[in-house]
Amino acid sequence: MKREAFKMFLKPGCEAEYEKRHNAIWPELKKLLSENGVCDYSIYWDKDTNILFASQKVQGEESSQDMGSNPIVQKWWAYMADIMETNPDNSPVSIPLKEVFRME
Ligand code: RM4
Repeated sequence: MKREAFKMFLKPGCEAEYEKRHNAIWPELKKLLSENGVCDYSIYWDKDTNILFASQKVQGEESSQDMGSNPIVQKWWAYMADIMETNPDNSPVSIPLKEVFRME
């Protein structure tokens, strides 16, 4: 099990909508992530920069950001594209973060 962390970018003024959509995350997406070994997945919002900091544990080889070939993930990314900074394929711009400290 490894830990992954990355940052994404929320469009200004979209924090409430972002949280609302995630509180109602699609069961099929949640199931897909879990079945592919992603767990303990949190996303934090920095109000000063609108940066979203995500951390998750990954059992397999793929983090949530590596699942873009799956139609459910593609549909979710398209759904979220209006409130996030995205790549041309609607995937959220995601920048991996380096772990510099861990306390078990
Ligand atoms: C985020 C982003 C990620 C996805 C989570 C559930 O806004 O779309 O790629 O894994 O939602």
